[in-house]
Parts: sequence; C-alpha cells; structure tokens
Amino acid sequence: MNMQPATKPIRTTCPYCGVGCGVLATPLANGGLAIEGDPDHPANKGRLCVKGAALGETLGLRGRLLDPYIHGKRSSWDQALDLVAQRFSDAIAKHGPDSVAFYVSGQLLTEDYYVANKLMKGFIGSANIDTNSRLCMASSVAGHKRAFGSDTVPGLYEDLELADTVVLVGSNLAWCHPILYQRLAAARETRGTKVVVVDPRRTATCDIADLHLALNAGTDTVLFNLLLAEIARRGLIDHGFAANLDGMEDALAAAQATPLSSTGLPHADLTRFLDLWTASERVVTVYSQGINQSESGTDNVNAILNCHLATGRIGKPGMGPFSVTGQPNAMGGREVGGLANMLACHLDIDNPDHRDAVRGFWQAPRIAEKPGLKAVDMFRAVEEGRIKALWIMCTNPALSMPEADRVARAIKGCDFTVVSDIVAQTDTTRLADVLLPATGWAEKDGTVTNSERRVSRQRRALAAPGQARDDWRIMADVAKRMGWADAFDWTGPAQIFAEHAALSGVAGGLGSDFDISDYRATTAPEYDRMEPFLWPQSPSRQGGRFFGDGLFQTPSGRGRMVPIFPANRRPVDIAAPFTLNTGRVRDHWHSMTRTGRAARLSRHIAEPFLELHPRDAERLGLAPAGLAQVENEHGRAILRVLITDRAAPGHPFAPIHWTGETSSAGRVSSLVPGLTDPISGQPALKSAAVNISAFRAGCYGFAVSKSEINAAGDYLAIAKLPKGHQAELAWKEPPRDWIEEAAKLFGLDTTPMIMRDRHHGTVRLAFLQDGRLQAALFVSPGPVALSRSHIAEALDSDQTADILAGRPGGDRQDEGAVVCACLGIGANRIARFIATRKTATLNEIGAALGAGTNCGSCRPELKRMLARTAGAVDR
Ligand SMILES: Nc1nc2c(c(=O)[nH]1)N[C@H]1C(S)=C(S)[C@@H](COP(=O)(O)OP(=O)(O)OC[C@H]3O[C@@H](n4cnc5c(=O)[nH]c(N)nc54)[C@H](O)[C@@H]3O)O[C@H]1N2
Ligand SMILES: Nc1nc2c(c(=O)[nH]1)N[C@H]1C(S)=C(S)[C@@H](COP(=O)(O)OP(=O)(O)OC[C@H]3O[C@@H](n4cnc5c(=O)[nH]c(N)nc54)[C@H](O)[C@@H]3O)O[C@H]1N2
Ligand code: SF4
Ligand SMILES: [Mo]
Repeated sequence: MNMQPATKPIRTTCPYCGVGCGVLATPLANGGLAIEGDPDHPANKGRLCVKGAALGETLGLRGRLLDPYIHGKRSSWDQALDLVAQRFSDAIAKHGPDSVAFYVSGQLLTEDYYVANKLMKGFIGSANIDTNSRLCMASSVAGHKRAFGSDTVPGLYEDLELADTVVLVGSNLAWCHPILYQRLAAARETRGTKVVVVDPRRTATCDIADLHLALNAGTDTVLFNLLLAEIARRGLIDHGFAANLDGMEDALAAAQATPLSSTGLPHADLTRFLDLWTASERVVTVYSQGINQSESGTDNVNAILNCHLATGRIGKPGMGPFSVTGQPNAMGGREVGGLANMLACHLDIDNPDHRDAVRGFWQAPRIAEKPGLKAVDMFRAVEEGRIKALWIMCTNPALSMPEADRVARAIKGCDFTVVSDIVAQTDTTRLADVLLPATGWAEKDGTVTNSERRVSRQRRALAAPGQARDDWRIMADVAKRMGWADAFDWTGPAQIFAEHAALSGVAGGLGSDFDISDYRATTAPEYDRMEPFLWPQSPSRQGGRFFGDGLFQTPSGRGRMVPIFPANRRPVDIAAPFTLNTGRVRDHWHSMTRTGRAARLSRHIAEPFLELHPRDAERLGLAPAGLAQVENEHGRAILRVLITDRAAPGHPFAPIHWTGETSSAGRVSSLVPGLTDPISGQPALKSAAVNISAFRAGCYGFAVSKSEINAAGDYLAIAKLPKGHQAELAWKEPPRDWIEEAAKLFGLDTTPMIMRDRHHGTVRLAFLQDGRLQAALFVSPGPVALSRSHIAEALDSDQTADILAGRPGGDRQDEGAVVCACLGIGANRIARFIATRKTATLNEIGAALGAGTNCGSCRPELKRMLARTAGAVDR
C-alpha cells in the first residue's frame, strides 16, 4: 500500500465539536487522507484531539449509504426525488403547510442549513423546521435573547487565556472541547489561572480545577443567585455599566431572597467560589449541557448572564459568559434560522417587518407567520398523525431524542418519512420510507461557524462515493420538483453562501447582529480561498467582542437582567429513586456512526456503562463489572457497572453513544422523559428518574472476530478492533450448545478448538484457519476477567498458542485498558513505568512511553495516575 501523499494538503475544518479546529487533509494514493492540525487556524494552531486526529480512520465505504432507497429497494435519484416532492406536495395540498416537517442538524453545513430553512419557511410556508440544536443549544439561545435581545456569544476563545478565573459550569471541557481545554490548561500553567468546575460529577476536567463544586444537580440557579447577591453585598455592581441595563432591581431582589441551603455545597467551598469570582475582574464563565439540558435551562443561563451584566464583566478581554457549542455548526444553524422559532439571519419570525424583509429578499410565495413545532412537540405531532410527511437530515432522533423508543415508534408510524444520512444502518435510517445518500465530511464543500463566531471552510478532499449527493443539492432538487426552480437554482455552495451573506446585509439593516454582508459578492474562486473569519463582517462592524460598550440588541438598546426564582426540586419518585445523568465520553461522537469505525477510538471505552457511587452499588448488591438494569416507564437499558465516587450518591451517569447497532440495550435516551424547559423547549436530558437493579446474568462472555459479530445473548455491546470486532456478552440462561451459539455469533461453520473448565464453569472456543485466529469466545459464570488487549492482538495472527489461556504467555506483558489511544499505550504499562520511577512526571512518561505526546487528550488521565501513586488525593 502506497502511503505517500499524492497531492498538497487541503485546508478544512474538523466535523466534530464546536471548537472548530482547522485540519490539513492530504489525499493519499490509497484513496484515504492523512490528517494533521492546521497550524494557521486560530482555533487550534495545529493541535488536534484524538477524535480529530483519527478522522482518516473513519473514512472508507464499509457501511456507507451509497444509493437512494425506496421502501428498502434501491432506486434511482429521479425516482426518489420525484416521490419525495410528490408526497410533500400532496400533504401540503391536502392538509396545509403545517402537515409537513423537517428535523435537521447542527452538523449540516451552513449552506445546507440555509436551503432547508428557505424551503420550509419561505416556500412551503411553515416553520415546522427544527433541529437537534433544540436538544443542545436552545436554552442558551433563549437566555441570550432575553438578556441581549439577540442570540449573540459575546466573547472569544482568547478570553479563556486572558482570564484570571475561569468557571466551567456543567461542562466536561476536557472530553468535549479538548483543544479549548488544552488552551486553558496551558494558560493555567503559565499564568496561574484559577479554574473552578461546577458539576455534580467529578469529571476529567476536574484535574485542572483549583475548586470542584459538586453541587446538587439542578441547583445552578441557586448558586448564581447567591453569587449575584454577594456581588451586590461586596459593592461590586458596576453602576456605570448598569446604566445600560433594565431589570437590575428585580433580579437582585430575587437573588437576595434565595435561601442558602439547597446546593448541598460545603460552606467553605461556596465561600471560596464567591471569593474567586468576585475578586477576579477578568472572569469567564463557560457553560454547556449541565446548564442547557434542564427544565430550567433558560433560567440557568440568565442566572449566569446576570452576574456578568451586573459587574460589567462582559465583552472585554478576559471576561464574559461563554456558551460553548456542541456541534461543529450549531452556530451556523442558529445564523440561518434553523430553529422553529427563528427566521433567517437572527431575524424574528414574530416581527412582521422582519418577515416582509425576508419574503421580499427570497421573492417567496409565502412566509411562515408563526413559530413552528419544537423538537419534542414535533415528534408528538408525528405520533398523533398530524405530520404527514417528515424529512430527517443528518441526525439520529430515534436514538438521541428523549423517550427515544417512543420517538422511534412515532417515526415508524408516520405516513411518509425521508432520511438523509451517510451511513446505511442507524436506529433512524431503519425506519425510513425513503433513504437518501448524502456526502459526508471531506466529500462536501461549505462553511461552519464555531463557538466564538468564527466562520471556516470545510473543503472537499475526496470524491463523492457511490451515488451520494450534497445535502443542499438534494433539497434544491426537491424544491425544483415542487415548483420553485428559480429560487433554488444554485450551481454550488459558493452561490448559496453569497446569497446568505446578502440576506444578512438586509438583516443588518434591520438591526441584526449577524451581518456578514462584506461577503455578499463572494465568487467561487474567492470562496475556495476564503480564510476563517469572525462575524460580524459588514461595512459598520468587523468581528470583535459584543456588549462591552453597553450597547445591546434589544429594541431599546439596553441589556436585561432577569429575576430568577429557583424552582423547587422534584420530589424523589419511590418507584424511580435514582436521577440518571447522561453525557459523553472522550473518544466517541454521539451515535458513533463515524467514531465507531476507528478502532483507535474504541480503545479508551468500548462498552456502555453506568458510573455508580459505591454506596448505591452496595445497596443494590452490584459488584464491579457486573451488569445493571436501569429502567422506568419510558424504557430500559442494561449497562456495565463502574463503581466510583466520581458519581454522587443517587446520581449515576451513563454515556449516550450506544445505539441499537452497537448494543442490545444501551440506548440511554430511551430512559429520559420528554420534559422541557418552558421557554426554550429544550429537554431535560441530564435528569431521568430511573430505577436500578442488578441484571442477573447466568453467564458472561467476551468475543473477538475478524468479521462482524451477530447479535446473540441478552446483553451485547460491540466495538471495532484494529483487525476485526469485539463483543461483550451476557446470557440470562446459558445456551445449551456453546459451539452452536458461537457458530451463530461468528457466522462460521468450521469446528472450533474448545476448552472447558468444569470446576470454574468456563468455556473457551477458538476458530482457527491455517493456524490463524479467526474468532474466539470466552464464557464464564461471572464477568470475564481476561486481558482484552491480549486477545485482540491475537486476532488474525498465528500467536495462538496461549489464546485459550486468555492471557499473555511467557515474557509478554499485558497492556491493560488503553489510556493513550493515539499510541495504544495501556494502563498497565503506564502503571509499571510509574512504579519503577516514583518521581515520574507527565513529561517523563511522554519521553519514555510516548503516552500523551500526540493529541494530549489522555493527559488528564495520566495526571490522575501519577497523583494516585504519589499518594495525593483526587480532587
Ligand atoms: N467526545 C465528545 N465530545 C463532544 C461530543 C461527543 O459526542 N463526544 N458532542 C458535542 C456536543 S453536540 C455537545 S452538546 C457537547 C457537550 O459538552 P458537555 O456539556 O461538556 O458534555 P456532557 O457530557 O453532555 O455534560 C456536561 C456535564 O454536565 C454535568 N451535569 C449534569 N447535570 C448537571 C447540573 O445540574 N448542573 C451542572 N452544573 N452540571 C450538570 C454532567 O455531569 C456532565 O459532566 O460536547 C461536544 N463534544
Ligand atoms: N440522553 C441524552 N440525549 C442526548 C444528549 C444528552 O446529553 N443526553 N445530547 C443531545 C445533544 S446535545 C445532541 S447535539 C444530540 C446529537 O444526536 P444526533 O444528532 O442524533 O447524533 P449523531 O450521531 O451526531 O447523528 C448524526 C447523523 O448524521 C449522519 N451524518 C453525518 N454527516 C452527515 C452529512 O454530512 N449529511 C447527512 N445527511 N448526514 C450525516 C450520521 O451518520 C448520523 O447518523 O443528542 C442529544 N441527545
Ligand atoms: S477539539 Fe477535537 S473534536 Fe473538537 S474540533 Fe478540535 S479536533 Fe475536532
Ligand atoms: Mo449537542
């Protein structure tokens, strides 16, 4: 295989998190891409985290959706597009524009997103377009609009480096925004930035925290009200700045009336926090899903914004509130008006002047007159049959929506569902009437906007595979068939970008903050060369921060403080006494349709789990590595138990990444009730009342196979290995014939080697071909305690002598769980190194083993290992 670069690197942007790192992708002679960080991109200056670094390993055609399908049968594009246009037109003609809906995604490019919004709001004439950003950023949007009059992120990334104190609230920055985390960690090293983490769970982010406030979940409004009251008490209200604000008195009164008790924080920790925040003029408060995904998400946001407004610590170097976005183009989606309650370019759907302006610009036959259905309500309407035709693009709602099982049933029951995706098999594609193959990252051209309002190009580096087409083009082709050829007649994304920029100029004229009209005449060659830029970019305003000057986007130009009345906590439900917290792991991205393809990214964590406090585990009779059944009226999951005091008692945590494709019962969003914030409509995804019990398995298994592993048993979680696949398994009752079970699992009909140990009740089977290991299954009455890494290495090798022993023979040593995913360095090797050098440092580990020297994502874990051996207590 020739791995020499065939051409020059192409400058593009990472398709994962909202940090928006620049990537250099160099086409290789073998059809793949070599990936490096772009040293010239302002977000990352050359660095990439492990997910970005592994992008090259997620390409390839296996599992891709390569053709359109109608009811499971391959079709031509013409047939599929005709049918989609016909069914949408029929529904609109018969039942009106509000009988159809689009559910789209913050992972679409801005140009795709613009087309979706234009088609729905301006031509179909309904606002029934909502996006997975409803599950993600809606509370921040609503909070921004209440305080600032617009959905504007005031600050810049460099503020994290200029601040004296950075408070991270409901954000696991180390795992979810790794490069931003690294920038903060580096600033802390050089200038001694104080870092506070506010999270009921002790996360990897806490490794750089000077203070971790493990507050009771859902009490963030109390904490920030206490801070606001303290700001006033210490005389820190900036009266000059406050002259530009409304609502100070009411907000203060509400804050001062907030009782101290409910956060559950030790008095000393609370005082330290109040001291740190108030004493640092340069303070940044970063917040993410622990704040947004709550029934009081919008109030949570405004409680934070109030403190920055009252002190005038906003929109100036090193200070301000900072909502970090999750998806690569969450911001772009908000710019084009992808949410059901927004128009385009930050204009308001409820404002008749704004509607007229957009209609005029688009020369639209009609324009949505009122907000459309927000995600949770949209899928309720689907369930009730009020939506006759639904188009889902670039998102997997049958997995990621609250009450996911119910949403899956609703989609299945819908008269007509179209799904555009890049992979063939997902929990959602399975339910579609029409499946449309989209081009994915590296195959498409467009722009994305990151958390600091920086617009960057994603550039095409590979040809479209099979019949796949760009999302914008698929929608434009449907729009043309619905009778709107002139308005959707672009030849490429550069034209769409220019049109959007021109519309933003119209919006800017109406006072919108989002104005990039300097780009309204962008030509295709200019678009190709376009450098990352910060918005706004207009004749009157160029990038920079917002609101430091006291000028806001409200009609009066004044900022607003909002009185916050912390809600009473829900009483504990006796039938469901635990509150399940859900979120992300370091190396996987959502439903794993991309990260699941890179073996390197499953090395860190390869199975769905439940972080459970030791007291809860004891009460439930759960042992380490056992299985727990988590259930409530909405759903059920079976998860591997990870006993740790990182989780608070009564408040276990589970990751969201496992789907019906990668697990038999790992879909945790099926457990989350569809409760939403009344203002933003964002669901409370961080708190599900659940019951937990031990899942009593009759036996457990671990399997590896060169080819894909078929479903078997009552518990299954599969992951990619460098040379095949692995599965964790459990059976309620052991099957009668293990050879038959193994043959089913691996789809092999050859005779395996078998080793039974009747005393320990274990069974081990290995399938060899020409002396090389094809597949193996290890069964035991308790959780299988064998070296996964050793077994994985034996796959497809002739090192099979000790394979049925399940551990390395002779002088070979076992890596243990992988910590450094880039270089494949395991916990055992690192622990051995630390044990031999009592005074080892992070850099010495790097120099000796390489661990932590590539992307740096594992450095928090390495630090923790060092701290443990040094006898230091985990903070
Ligand atoms: N590796 C990886 N990175 C990602 C993603 C991914 O899938 N994988 N997804 C991206 C996306 S779309 C998003 S939205 C972001 C999300 O990024 P984050 O919001 O940082 O990540 P989460 O794990 O969802 O949740 C953050 C934390 O909120 C805490 N939390 C729960 N309840 C409360 C509470 O009541 N108060 C407070 N203060 N905290 C609470 C949880 O314990 C959790 O540690 O990550 C982005 N980055
Ligand atoms: N319980 C719980 N649930 C949650 C959350 C939580 O913290 N807890 N977090 C929520 C949040 S913040 C988010 S953002 C959502 C994310 O949830 P989803 O958006 O449902 O997750 P993804 O796996 O990112 O889905 C993206 C889909 O688009 C496909 N795709 C990738 N690229 C393209 C492309 O270019 N074009 C097209 N057409 N398709 C493409 C992928 O294959 C995949 O199927 O989950 C939400 N759900
Ligand atoms: S931090 Fe990692 S996942 Fe996020 S954009 Fe950068 S490289 Fe991609
Ligand atoms: Mo998100």
